[in-house]
Amino acid sequence: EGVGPQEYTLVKMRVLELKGKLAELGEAAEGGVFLMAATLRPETMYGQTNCWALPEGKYGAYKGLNGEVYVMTYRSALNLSYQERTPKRGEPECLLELTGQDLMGLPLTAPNCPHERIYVLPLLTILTNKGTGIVTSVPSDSPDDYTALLDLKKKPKLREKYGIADEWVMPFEVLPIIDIPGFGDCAAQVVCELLKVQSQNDTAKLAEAKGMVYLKGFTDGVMKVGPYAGRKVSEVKPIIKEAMMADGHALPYSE
Ligand code: A2H
Repeated sequence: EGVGPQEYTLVKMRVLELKGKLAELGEAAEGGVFLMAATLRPETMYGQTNCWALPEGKYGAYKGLNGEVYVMTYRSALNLSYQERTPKRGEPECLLELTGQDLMGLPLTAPNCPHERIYVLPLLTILTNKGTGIVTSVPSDSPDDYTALLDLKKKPKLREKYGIADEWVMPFEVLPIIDIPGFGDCAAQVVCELLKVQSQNDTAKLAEAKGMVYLKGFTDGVMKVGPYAGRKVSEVKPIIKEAMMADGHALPYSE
């Protein structure tokens, strides 16, 4: 952990159908319900294949701005309320308590995501004392995301345990979005295969894989898709982030 505050982008992923427990929101959901994913790499949304939540995690549906509803942890909703992004400073208003399991399989649309509809899937390594507890999934550029998606594809028992339907997982392939010299355009996959990462719980190898791709992706990576294809990640990241915020698809958040 660094000494200064960590600045995240909260990507608003809209719930397309209020299934299961979320249906209890009723009229409160009329302004739109959003899973608020915390990312350090907003420019990677072009490679989004799903969204992650922790099945055992505690979440809530909180009142946001403009009648919107934000799904995140209590801790992050409290932080956000002090950053003038909710109606009442210091008092997050919880409309519905949720577990991560209640979120599994919800269909979502996400900004800049090439798929019209993606799904919430389980990531067992999510920490609830960091970010919002909701995470974007970009298996091309994040070894954690690549390995967790592969776990779900390979293990029918794992899908069964969390009630995950095949069609929420199987059609979603790694999308090449950033070219990293030396690693190619599916860097996380290449490095996980090279190091023979076994599963999302293979902590030591995943740490090594992340060390190899994260910094290089940001400093040497070149975008392959979107309006800034051909330009360096480090140059266009702030531009893409600002555009998402200007369009109402993302919020700044720090902790
Ligand atoms: B990043 P830091 Cl493509 N628990 O987004 C576990 N991981 C979490 C989390 C939580 N509560 N909240 C956020 N994260 C992930 C994209 C990405 C990310 C790419 C490449 C690198 C990368 C796609 N997932 O992060 O410990 C999120 O994954 C590099 C570290 O606060 C978030 O950004 O520094 C990152 O970890 C935040 O990690």
